[in-house]
Amino acid sequence: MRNITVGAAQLGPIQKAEGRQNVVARMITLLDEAASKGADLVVFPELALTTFFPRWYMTDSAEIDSWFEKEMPNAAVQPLFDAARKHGCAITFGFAEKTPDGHYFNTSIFVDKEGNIAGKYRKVHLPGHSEWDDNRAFQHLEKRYFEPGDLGFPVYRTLGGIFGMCICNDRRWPETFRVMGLQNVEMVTLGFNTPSVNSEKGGEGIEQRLFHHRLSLQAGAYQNATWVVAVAKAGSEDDHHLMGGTLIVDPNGHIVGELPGEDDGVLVHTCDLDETKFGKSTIFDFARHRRIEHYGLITERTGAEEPAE
Ligand code: CDT
Repeated sequence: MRNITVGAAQLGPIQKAEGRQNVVARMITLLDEAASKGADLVVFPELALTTFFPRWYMTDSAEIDSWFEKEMPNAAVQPLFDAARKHGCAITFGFAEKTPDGHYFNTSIFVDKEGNIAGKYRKVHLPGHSEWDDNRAFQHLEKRYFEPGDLGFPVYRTLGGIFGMCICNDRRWPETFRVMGLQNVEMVTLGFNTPSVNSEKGGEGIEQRLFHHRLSLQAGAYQNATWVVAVAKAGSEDDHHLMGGTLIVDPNGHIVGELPGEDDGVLVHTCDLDETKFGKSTIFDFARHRRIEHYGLITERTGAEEPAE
């Protein structure tokens, strides 16, 4: 057995006016609770330090920059790093990153038990649009504020296993999980901010959204024989509602725990990384069964095309 006790630390809503220091204090409260229950790793959501600001249309570069972290850790976040190291607990969380050379990413980092940044991921699949869109009930401007991630889907050895990250919309794409599966990933962690209704007017509602969320995560876990830990920012941010659905999926695709509600809270579960071995050595033994000579279109073609007449 290679047991990892994971705390999936859901954040309730963060209002636009709430400062990072306050949010970090909330995160430390969740970290303390998870650590008191034996957590080795605590997973926080996408853009954990602020409200989901891509819903707001902005043109002023100073205003836009105010939502981004220029260094990590910084003074506001250092208390979280200190608390995690004191507990001997690894953490992962998402934030908006502005690089020293002026690039903007939707990023997650993995901080190991010693407080070192052991992994970094920049969101590849950016949903939404880049300009104001009258046809939407609300705006989702990730394509305006972020560049597509430039790091691929790396995995990293830590906590005695192989870990990888993705962020929110990435979970809907099988390629995300497969690229990490091909690196023998044993646990994928991710955070999400998912509006409970679609921004396109007349779009789907919360039940359908939760269904697609679970479906994507369960399929990704099963088809790649990996644990998946998915953590929400939930509830109503300045009258914009985000669904909950913080959950943990085992390598057979079963949901082993789901946090009810839309407030701050922690779901703690012990995951045996050796449970990934059966799937990886049988039905999803990629080396024996994949037929890459038939998969060329996956990387040659982006959008779907009609077959030739
Ligand atoms: N944050 C994020 O990626 N949210 C998307 C919403 C898509 S609707 C434009 C998601 O896939 O959950």
